[in-house]
Amino acid sequence: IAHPTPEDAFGVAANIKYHAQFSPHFSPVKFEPEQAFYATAESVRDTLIQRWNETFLHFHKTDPKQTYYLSMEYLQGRALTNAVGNLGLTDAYASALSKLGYDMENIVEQERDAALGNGGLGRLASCFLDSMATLDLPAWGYGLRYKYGLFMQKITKKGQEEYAEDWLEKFSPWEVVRHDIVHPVRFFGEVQVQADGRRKWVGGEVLHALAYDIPIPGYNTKNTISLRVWDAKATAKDFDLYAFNEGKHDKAASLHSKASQVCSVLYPGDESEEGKLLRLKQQFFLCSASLQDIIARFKERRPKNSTLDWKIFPSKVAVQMNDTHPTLSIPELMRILMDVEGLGWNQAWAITSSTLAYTNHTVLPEALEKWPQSVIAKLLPRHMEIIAEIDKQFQALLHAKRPDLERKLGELRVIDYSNPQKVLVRMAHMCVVSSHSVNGVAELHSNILKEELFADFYSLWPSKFQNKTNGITPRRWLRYCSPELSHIITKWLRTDEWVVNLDLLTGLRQFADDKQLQSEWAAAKHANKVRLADYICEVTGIKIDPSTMFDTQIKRIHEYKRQFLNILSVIYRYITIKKMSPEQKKAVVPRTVMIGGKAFATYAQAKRIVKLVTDVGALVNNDPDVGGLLKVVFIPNYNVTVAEVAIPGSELSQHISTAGMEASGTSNMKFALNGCLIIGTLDGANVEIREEIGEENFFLFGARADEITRLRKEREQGRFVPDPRFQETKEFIKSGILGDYNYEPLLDSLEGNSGFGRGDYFLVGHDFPSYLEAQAEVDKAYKNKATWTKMSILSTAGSGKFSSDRTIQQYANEIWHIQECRVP
Ligand code: DL6
Repeated sequence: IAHPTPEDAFGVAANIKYHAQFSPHFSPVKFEPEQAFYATAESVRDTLIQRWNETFLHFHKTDPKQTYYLSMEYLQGRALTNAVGNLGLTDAYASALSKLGYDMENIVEQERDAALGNGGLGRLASCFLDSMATLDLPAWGYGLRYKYGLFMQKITKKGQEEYAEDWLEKFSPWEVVRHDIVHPVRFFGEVQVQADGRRKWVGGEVLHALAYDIPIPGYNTKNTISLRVWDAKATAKDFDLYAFNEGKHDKAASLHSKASQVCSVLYPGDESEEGKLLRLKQQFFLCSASLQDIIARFKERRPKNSTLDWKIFPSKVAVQMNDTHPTLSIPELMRILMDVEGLGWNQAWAITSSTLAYTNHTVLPEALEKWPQSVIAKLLPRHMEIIAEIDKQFQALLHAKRPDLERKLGELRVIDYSNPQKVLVRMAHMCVVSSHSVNGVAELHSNILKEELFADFYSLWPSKFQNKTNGITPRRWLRYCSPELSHIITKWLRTDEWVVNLDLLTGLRQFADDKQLQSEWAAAKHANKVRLADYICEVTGIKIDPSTMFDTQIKRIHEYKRQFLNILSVIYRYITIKKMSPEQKKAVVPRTVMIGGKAFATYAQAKRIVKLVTDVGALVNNDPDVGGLLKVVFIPNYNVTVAEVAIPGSELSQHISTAGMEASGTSNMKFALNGCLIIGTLDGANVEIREEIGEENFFLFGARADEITRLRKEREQGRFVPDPRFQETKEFIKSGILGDYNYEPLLDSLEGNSGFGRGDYFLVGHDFPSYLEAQAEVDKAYKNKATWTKMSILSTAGSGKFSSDRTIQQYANEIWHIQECRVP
């Protein structure tokens, strides 16, 4: 096959036509944008497959140590722009498509988002894959092939409604099914003791994990790595033909139906016992299939006819557990090594603990997974035995090495026996005890792990604990989502090397006062604002004015992220404008406030916040008194594709979580990189962003993490004196002016019992006045266009540290100990 060169638009056009004809998925006469997209993607895939095969062969021959990234979530978004960009074929494809009568932008829009994740954690995993490929690292991602990814959000009069998002409705042109890669995964059953004393897990139900590979092309390199996602299958042997012929159709295919449930939905509700079992099944399915695959590769690469030397396993394999969701990798690797490969506990433990590493992404108690022992014992009886042994050995270790900690044993153990009716397995503790490395995702967060959440473990194993501040890929999050700004950066830096060496952006600092750069910069930002305004009009029908300040908060809706604080301040702004004379109004900086994000389907309080934003929008946007000084828009169905328009088009972004609660945040990095100023608290990676871009370019407010406990106590004891502006704003909502929706439970969370403890747990009331003051600073700065543009340039210039290339290089050097392995 001849592969297209950048000059070869004719070749590309021919290749697209070839696929339209010979990879037919539609009726032959049709060649509309949708068909053109699939043919284009398949044409790109030809090039990817060639590079992919070369990469695989090169890794196979050189046999380096490899990293395997295990994650229950990947938020990949669309792939076409990224793929042609990383291949250096953007121009070739754009001109080939135009020869065929199409516009690249229109074709790109035909693609469905692959949304196999919820938010930051999943998108981080996808950025990491891009960096691993770009840095030529021998690495793989492993995940699940959910049929329905993150739900589609519709905003109606009732608020948020959720619908299944069928990203595979037609098919994904990027995935390649590997019919030869299938691993059995058992559930339930029992443990038998063999004649030699070894334990064996038998019976139960056995499903099959079938591999689908998605290519991940590096930028400016041939290296193309894999995201391998597993689908669950039952076989023809599992189909009971006799039962079927007797008319018992459901019974005949019961295992097939169970198989189809495993990968049907990302994050199935786990309130019920059935829901818990399914979620645990998903987690185990990922762990077991991936480990079997990793071990098969390890064996395949050992010299033929030599005995397997398991001792070298950790020098060939590094497994990173993305949060606690893949924790079952620990007992599963132990089981395989002991029960299948015949190793003793000590050797299996040494191998397991030097292979596995754990990243923590949250300190929120409700997000730290704890599974009922009874559920694990039912689904995975052998694994529960192994977990009990890990717990026992940990107790013995404390007894021998740290008797001072024994009094805290109940809190530290892997198994929590405090409630005999509900014995729980603490997944995070199992990860800390069993991994050779534990890391947080921003300096502040890693310090909280060391000083609070895992303080005793830290005192036991100080060298285990590390920090790896998150990062984002500069390819998707600047080069491709904002080509206008990228061209200006390349022009002024006289190189496009910044795309792979983001620290070079500091070179912009010397030009921050340059009038020419400022005018080009402002023009590019304006073009991005126009694009965003068009998008908003298309999806909501609301017309927003690109000459107003575009102020955006997009992220999952959560009380700790405090979209509520944002909308309360918007209400206060509205109240203030309403009281102004025409003369006073002239001094107001016109703002468009955009809020977007999905609320978890069962999170009632978050859904109320969504409803509040839309109700405030309906009131404000239609009030002639406001006259364009304020608009409020809820951006529906926030996803990666929406972010690619909203981030470049924003001028102010809000990262306003209660300090100490946001582990890192990554959209803060994306906004800063795109020259968008931040209003924020000293939380997560905000702290480091502010250090890098300069405190004078960051609008800071709110309590610090180390004040939070004291402030909460003060609230509980009734010692909090609310700001009158806060009271007035709450009264406004209570007045009923927003309609007949019941906002009482939301308002209650500011006063009484929020469900998290007594009184405004997220300290909205405490931070409200300092937030208003910071907002006033924002308005002041925006009035001076030159100052604002300079701050915007300095924001981009200071964002070099937040490249996921830096993060991944640190993981590679300091946790995985792997080297680059570039395809020649
Ligand atoms: O590390 C990625 C991302 C952080 O940027 C966010 O601050 C954090 O909230 C998120 N954590 C989770 C935790 N989920 N669970 N379990 O999504 O991780």
